[in-house]
Amino acid sequence: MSVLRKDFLWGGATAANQYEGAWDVDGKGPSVSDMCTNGSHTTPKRVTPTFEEGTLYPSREATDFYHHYKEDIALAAEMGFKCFRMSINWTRIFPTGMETEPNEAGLAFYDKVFDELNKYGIEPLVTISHYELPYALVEKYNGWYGREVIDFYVRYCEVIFDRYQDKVKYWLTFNEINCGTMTMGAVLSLGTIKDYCGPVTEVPDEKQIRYQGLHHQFVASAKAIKLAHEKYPQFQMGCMICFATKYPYTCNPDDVLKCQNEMRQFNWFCSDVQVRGYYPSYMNRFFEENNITIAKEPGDDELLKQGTVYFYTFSYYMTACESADPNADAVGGNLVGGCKNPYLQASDWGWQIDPKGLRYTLNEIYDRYQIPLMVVENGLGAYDKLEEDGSVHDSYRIDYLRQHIEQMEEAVKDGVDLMGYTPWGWIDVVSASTGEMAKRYGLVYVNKYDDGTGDLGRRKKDSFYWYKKVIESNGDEL
Ligand code: BGP
Repeated sequence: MSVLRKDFLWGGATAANQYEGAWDVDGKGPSVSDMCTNGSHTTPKRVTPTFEEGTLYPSREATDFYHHYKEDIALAAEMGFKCFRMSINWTRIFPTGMETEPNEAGLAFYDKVFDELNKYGIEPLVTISHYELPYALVEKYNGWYGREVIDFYVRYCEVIFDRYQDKVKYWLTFNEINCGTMTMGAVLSLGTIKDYCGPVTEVPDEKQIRYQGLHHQFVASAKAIKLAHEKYPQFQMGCMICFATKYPYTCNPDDVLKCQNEMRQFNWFCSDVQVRGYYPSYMNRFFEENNITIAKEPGDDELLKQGTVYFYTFSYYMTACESADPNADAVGGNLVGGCKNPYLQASDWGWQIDPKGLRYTLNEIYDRYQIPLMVVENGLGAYDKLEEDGSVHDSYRIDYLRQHIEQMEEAVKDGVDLMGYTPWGWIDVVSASTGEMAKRYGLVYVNKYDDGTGDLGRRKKDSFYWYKKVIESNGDEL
């Protein structure tokens, strides 16, 4: 007997900037992601304010959901998806972010997508902003650093809420909002890179600017949630956190304290604001020690209280350790690394694989907030081999997913209220951190390669057939 809810939201996750392509079609404007070049595990991708002839910008075509949505949704339906996580590309609706009237062709595209999902009884889960800030807002306001961007975001929400009120119930205000606590977040999520040109790994660490930008995102998120609450009571509004669990490397109290601090700064801070409705007191010391002053307007604190989320979602890929010893062995990870855990293996990109860490993490989050949780990203980025007969034997991916689902079920037995599971990049998409195609997560393979070639054909991997059974049995047959 399945331990999961009967209405468990099984599905898969994507984001427009990595999946949709058609970057300048039907009136769409450029987003920050459209200005990023490709890269690799060893060579960072770059952001360029102007188009460089002969350079590849992988988001621009991506894996072309725009022209394949019917085929892709049919594949999702064949696996039995109950839920389809996607994002709306802000610049398809407001090409510069600043228009007063939305772009009808952009709105019409998502009508078609939602209708197609509805045809199969699949519930959309929509991320309102997933690394798709209009580039024009970077040029004019230094991205989210400009308080003006709050109003542009709210206008965008008003339009999509009104238009899709009968088609979409589950919304996430920002993807991995805590990305803004990291230097890399200046590119991906805050767009505080006015005039910057260069590798995403060398963006200056401007904490004052980033934390001010984050404050604006908190206010924008709260305003959107308040609006939903007042006008669309049927909506379920959630936050989305990149959760990179840390363990103390040893029981040395210095390691333990360092770990606690990292957990707060990266994993807890943003959701403490979005779930509880106020800044946690531990941030005061951090702000003081880093000379950060958050400019708030009257009413901001009130808004944060009024605009708290109804459910908590997160991405989970890896864990790392924290050590007070500066010579400890470093390891990479999703946005943040840490030091190596001798008990864990890592993926080809150095992300440490830790299924039991997911059980631990779900319990920690649920203990803290006591609201429904959903794992909206998880998966293994790996090199896949497409066989001549069109098959892909990805037993390593099946193992990864199976072990994580097992631990998710353990967490449910522990008492966690879990709504659903949408593994990342259920169909191959461009990698967010490196801009590669070679780093694949999909259960469906897409013929698209790092040099930009490929006919975009879709092929079912072994994991496709496996996941179909998992869904059919509500997680019993793993
Ligand atoms: C998360 C993002 C996704 C996705 C995923 C995998 O941070 O929300 O957009 O890309 O990570 O990361 P990557 O593509 O870098 O392997």
